[in-house]
Amino acid sequence: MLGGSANPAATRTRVYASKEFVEQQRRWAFINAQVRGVDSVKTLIIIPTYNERQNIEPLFETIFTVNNDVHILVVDDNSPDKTYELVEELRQSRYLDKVFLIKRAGKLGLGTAYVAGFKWALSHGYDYIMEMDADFSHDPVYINDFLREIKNADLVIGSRYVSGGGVVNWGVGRKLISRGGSLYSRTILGLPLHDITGGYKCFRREVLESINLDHIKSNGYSFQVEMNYRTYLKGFRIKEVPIIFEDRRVGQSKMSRKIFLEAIMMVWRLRLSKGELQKG
Ligand SMILES: Nc1nc2c(ncn2[C@@H]2O[C@H](COP(=O)(O)OP(=O)(O)O)[C@@H](O)[C@H]2O)c(=O)[nH]1
Ligand SMILES: [Mg+2]
Repeated sequence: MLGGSANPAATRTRVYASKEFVEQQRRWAFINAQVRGVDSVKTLIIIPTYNERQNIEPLFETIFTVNNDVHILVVDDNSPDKTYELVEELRQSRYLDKVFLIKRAGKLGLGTAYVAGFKWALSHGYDYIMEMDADFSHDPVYINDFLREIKNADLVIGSRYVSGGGVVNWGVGRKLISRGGSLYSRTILGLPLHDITGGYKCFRREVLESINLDHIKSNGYSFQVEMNYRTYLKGFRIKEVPIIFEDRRVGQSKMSRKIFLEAIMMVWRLRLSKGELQKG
């Protein structure tokens, strides 16, 4: 039945969808997009999780209290505590268009979790792409500082080692590893940054588009170093904003000796591949 009366909505559409009407709609959409300008900028916060069930609900609540416009993508590695189940439950009950989930088969590491998240962000049209840990070490209160600074930078790094930044509740050993790690990579790579290993940051999509994400070498802690180095070598503007980093209150750290050793070796590998990294 052609344009049948059985479906009044279809009939209505057919009647009003004249050529002039469609043209006018197009013009309005165009003007709207122009007027919205920067407000239509889309921000995604990527949160990798492994056994973060206790943190995830209060974390979502805090993030959306600080900024209700951002979206969140959780990349969960099949957490034994079923973090992904709670994420999906919250998504369906409260955050349908704001929270998204990628669930991977097993613990594949932080670096590949972020790469999966970056690819998803690029293919879904996000302009600003943030990284954040799930354990409240990265206080959501800073989100708006990142979003303010990214307007005049290509990568904004939350820094514990600039004036106004700091670390709370970490033992001497962990502090030494972190601070030493930054100094070590800064010296070997010639990076003019104070906090090179931190994972609270915000990228402009152009940075991620310019890096061949399939060529990232690191998966553990050196992932952050590698991303900073690649961004720097490509001549992008990097800015550090102070953050106070507090050790997790619940759940367990996934830092291990193996991850630490990988980072030490990786800095040299990165330095030796400088030419290659500049290109891709
Ligand atoms: N998807 C995924 N997330 C991970 C993995 N390892 C750690 N994470 C998450 O990455 C963030 C940082 O890890 P965390 O254990 O807090 O490291 P620490 O703060 O350096 O001790 C947290 O949100 C973890 O749940 C992993 O292999 N896969
Ligand atoms: Mg942590």
